[in-house]
Amino acid sequence: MTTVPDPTNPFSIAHGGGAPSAGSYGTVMLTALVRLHQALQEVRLPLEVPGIAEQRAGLSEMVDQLEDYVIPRVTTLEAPLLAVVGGSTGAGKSTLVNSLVGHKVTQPGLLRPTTRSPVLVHHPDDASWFGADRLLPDLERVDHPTTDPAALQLVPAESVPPGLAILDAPDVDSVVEENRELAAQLLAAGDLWLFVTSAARYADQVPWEFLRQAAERSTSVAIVLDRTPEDAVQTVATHLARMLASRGLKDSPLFVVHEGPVSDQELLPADHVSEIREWLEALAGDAGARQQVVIQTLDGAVRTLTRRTYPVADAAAEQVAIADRLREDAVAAYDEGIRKVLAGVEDGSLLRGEVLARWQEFVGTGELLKSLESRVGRWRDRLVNTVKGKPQQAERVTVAMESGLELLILEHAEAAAERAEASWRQVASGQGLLADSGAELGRASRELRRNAERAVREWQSDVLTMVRTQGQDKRTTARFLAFGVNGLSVALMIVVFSYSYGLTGAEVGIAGGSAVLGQKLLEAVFGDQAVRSLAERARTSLEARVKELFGAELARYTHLLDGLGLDPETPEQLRRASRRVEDARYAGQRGPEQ
Ligand SMILES: Nc1nc2c(ncn2[C@@H]2O[C@H](COP(=O)(O)OP(=O)(O)O)[C@@H](O)[C@H]2O)c(=O)[nH]1
Ligand SMILES: [Mg+2]
Repeated sequence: MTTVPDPTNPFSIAHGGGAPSAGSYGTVMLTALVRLHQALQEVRLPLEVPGIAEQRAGLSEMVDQLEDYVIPRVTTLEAPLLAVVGGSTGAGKSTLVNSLVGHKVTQPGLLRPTTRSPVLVHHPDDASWFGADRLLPDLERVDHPTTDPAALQLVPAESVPPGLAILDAPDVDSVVEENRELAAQLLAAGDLWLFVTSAARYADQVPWEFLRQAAERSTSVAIVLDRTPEDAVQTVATHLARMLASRGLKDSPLFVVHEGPVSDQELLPADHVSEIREWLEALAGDAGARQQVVIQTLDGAVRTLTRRTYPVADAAAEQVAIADRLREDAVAAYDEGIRKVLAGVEDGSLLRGEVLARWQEFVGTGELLKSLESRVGRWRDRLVNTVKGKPQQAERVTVAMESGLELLILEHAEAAAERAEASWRQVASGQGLLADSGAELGRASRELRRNAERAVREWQSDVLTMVRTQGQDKRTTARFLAFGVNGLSVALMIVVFSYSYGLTGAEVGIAGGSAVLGQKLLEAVFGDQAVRSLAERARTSLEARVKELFGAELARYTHLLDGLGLDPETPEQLRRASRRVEDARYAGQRGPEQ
């Protein structure tokens, strides 16, 4: 049983809105397709999310098909029709190609797997169409058989009718992945599939997956039932025809090639392939029918590409959203770190241990404090005199503060790194980034200690400058000089360390009392108003330095995200590019503009 294909109407047209028309495939379409290609090429899907491997593979398939087939095809609609012979292992593809051409142009083989570059046979007059600047541009053109699967062997043959070329593709179900991928790539570049199966193979799953896609994409397909013993033809052909019909391929011609003796030249008897040969020749000779086949496949490919662009846009949008979330998580972890450092600075907890001891050594307590509490004004000079002239003690307070502050910073930077890492570990995308970074992001950076030391010193020098500048006021000069810039700076830092209660004077514990003492000292020299403003500025300056330190720590995370090259505009660009192609399709289907 064979459907008798009519070469003037090789496939009846179905699918997807209006009838595909060559009118859609002019310069407007070409521009739209080039834009779509560019938009797809710019898509980055670096973050691991469920299903992303398929998305990436799909995306690269789409880009490839635009480069390999769609764009070159639209550029030269008049180029010869390319029939790609595909199908399962050992179905008889190469033998069929040789038999159609009439001599051996491609190597059939019993041994599997075979890795040979694909062979494209064309009429000598058509050679110019198959140069590397057109179809399948990434395959290097060669004129001899090679084992390089990245090469395409071109074979001119007089027996191939002008206007038609035949490509012998690798097995779609090859055990070698590279061969399978190449087979898929070549089929995606064909105007017509000559899909070869055999009595032994026709129920296999892999070829049917290809045929399912062909039906979905309206690819022009002719089926060849090859290597079929005489007595099985009836049963197998009937069954196969039913399978084709139920899978949307009832309009595809079905040819039967009987199992026959192969000659020394590895050719089948000529009459075994005469039906296919005549059909192909008729197709080649009829420009209208040829174009119909081309347009059907091309339009199906374009329609499928526009449709598949939307899920790519969604995937790209998801990538942007995930990157944003990862960024927010890392920022939140470090913001919390900054908050905790500042709270630790201001809540008086630094005024313990070494700092407190050194400070008390510097200013003394007890008597002095009591005096201050009663009559500040009268004791000012005495106070100043008491603490005057102990510069090395002021220096010791400074050193103690330095290490206290550094410790506080290191502790919270460690905790922030841990929190940021833990939040990223919760999702596969974050895990992937952490692994790729090759750094220990769950710990504070190696440079932090040094950076923190420098930041604290710089802050202390800021404070010194503030105090010195304030001291230039004439009214304060005498007292200022008496007390010394170092001592006053230390006092100001003490005030900052007790900021959240020091200025209110609400609590007077030992530490609080010491803080109050620092404040009274400063007030004695500069006056209340000036002290309030100095303390505020010193605190702000410390905050800025802590933020900068933590910002550098956080940057280890955000750099990873910045490096992904995700663009929030991508999804919309894709959707726009897809719509533009759809518009070009529909515009052409309405017929030529009046
Ligand atoms: N006897 C016989 N052998 C065939 C026929 N078609 C293919 N073969 C043999 O089957 C093996 C595989 O054929 P080949 O054309 O390489 O299949 P391909 O893998 O689909 O390209 C080769 O050894 C061929 O000689 C046929 O119709 N009759
Ligand atoms: Mg073969």
